[in-house]
Amino acid sequence: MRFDIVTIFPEFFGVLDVSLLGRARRDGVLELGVHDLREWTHDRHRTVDDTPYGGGAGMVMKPEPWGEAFDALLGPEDGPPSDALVIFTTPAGVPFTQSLARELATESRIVFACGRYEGIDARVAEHVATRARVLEVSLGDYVLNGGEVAAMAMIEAIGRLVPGVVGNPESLVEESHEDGLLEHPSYTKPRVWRGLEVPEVLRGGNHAAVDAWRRAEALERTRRVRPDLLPGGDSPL
Ligand code: 6GU
Repeated sequence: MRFDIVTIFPEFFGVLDVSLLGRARRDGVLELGVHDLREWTHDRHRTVDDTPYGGGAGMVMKPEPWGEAFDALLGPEDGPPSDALVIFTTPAGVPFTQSLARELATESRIVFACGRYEGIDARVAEHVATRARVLEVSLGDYVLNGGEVAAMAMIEAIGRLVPGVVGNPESLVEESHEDGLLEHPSYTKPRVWRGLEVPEVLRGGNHAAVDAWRRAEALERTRRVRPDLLPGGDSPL
């Protein structure tokens, strides 16, 4: 699977050299291309933003550099459609969830367009949609200064679901959100630490009892912290 990222802060993405995704890249399971939007500007100040039509605070990202970036990454505007999926990161997008991550992990190529300021001129997504599939995606209901951190979180969540990235695929199915519940608590040695003991049932070797305990803990935790995840559940706030 290949990710391309267009951003005015390419240095943000250095963290993708380390840890699990870094190894997957060295193994050739994941490919990553990070592109500086300013490479597609032509003025002395490498300008990427301008004031909004209609007035208001903040700046809007100009369409021209984005147009050239997509010509370079997807092929010329009058060429054949691209098989890449293009994701515009924006707090006004559809929410990013584990189930969306699972769907996106089946793509062969995703291009992330990281917006800054008050967003990208709306014609850019409209134009890209004539030759590629486009999604506008939000990391959650809060505001970041730009889409870089959001894109990074999405790449990590998607990338680890790509076969061959996580060593033991079994570890993927037992996590929070994979079965619609929060995960049960976990413990390791020593049996007693600072006066706190590991629950007895986990030490008995009765696998059915362990499974039942974990399921009950997961349900209890979900009901307490995230009742909105349960059928008919209300928000905790
Ligand atoms: Cl994708 N971008 C920005 N700027 N803020 C966000 C977001 C994205 N998702 C949540 N907040």
